[in-house]
Amino acid sequence: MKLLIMGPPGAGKGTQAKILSSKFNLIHLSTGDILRSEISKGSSTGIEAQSYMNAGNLVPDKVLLAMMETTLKNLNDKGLILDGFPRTIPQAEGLNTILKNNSQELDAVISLTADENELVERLIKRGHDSGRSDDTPEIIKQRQEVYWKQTSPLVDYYIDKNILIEIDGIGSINEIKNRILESLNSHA
Ligand code: B4P
Repeated sequence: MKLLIMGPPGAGKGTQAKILSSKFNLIHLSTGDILRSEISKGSSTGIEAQSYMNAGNLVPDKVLLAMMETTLKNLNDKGLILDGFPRTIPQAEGLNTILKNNSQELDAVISLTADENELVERLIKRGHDSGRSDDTPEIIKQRQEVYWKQTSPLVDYYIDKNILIEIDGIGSINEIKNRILESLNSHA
């Protein structure tokens, strides 16, 4: 099974992706986590990504596509949950090509929806707990704007492909997990 989880910053992508990966034995690929690990290693990808991430902007498509092409090639036949990639239409087209070349495709795209004010509160709380440098009010606002401008067009893109599942991301983590599992069941 190959799943993608998307949603505005703080919608619970990472949280739900972890739960789904252990439930279905999927490899969890979070591009945010991969990029943060490249930054802490000081790799050339990390150095290039850091200024974009600190400003709340997307890292350029060519960097993400090169990074994900290598990663996905090595995981060809494995079950996956993609968390935070693709985030633009060119990334989605690139992902399509990578998967098609390996005779694979996405089975479903889970789009988490949530009220922006609740999301800002969640992320500010995470910033306090984890010290993530992009979880400050100004940067969160920028990340939300970037989401609406560059990432939200993917909703229609995947509706057209008939694989989009929209899930209300407000509620307890357990409630949202159950909504996702029910929708995946009826989608299958
Ligand atoms: P990400 O790491 O993906 O950051 P995010 O959008 O905030 O998602 P995250 O998974 O962390 O949040 P979640 O909703 O799980 O990306 C960071 C940056 O990397 C981007 O801004 C960009 O610069 C770069 N990047 C990554 N991928 C890229 C790409 N493809 N192209 C270009 N650039 C890219 O969790 C948020 C908080 O809410 C958590 O603390 C969680 O505990 C809490 N929470 C979750 N569910 C909850 C619930 N139901 N109730 C209450 N709290 C909840």
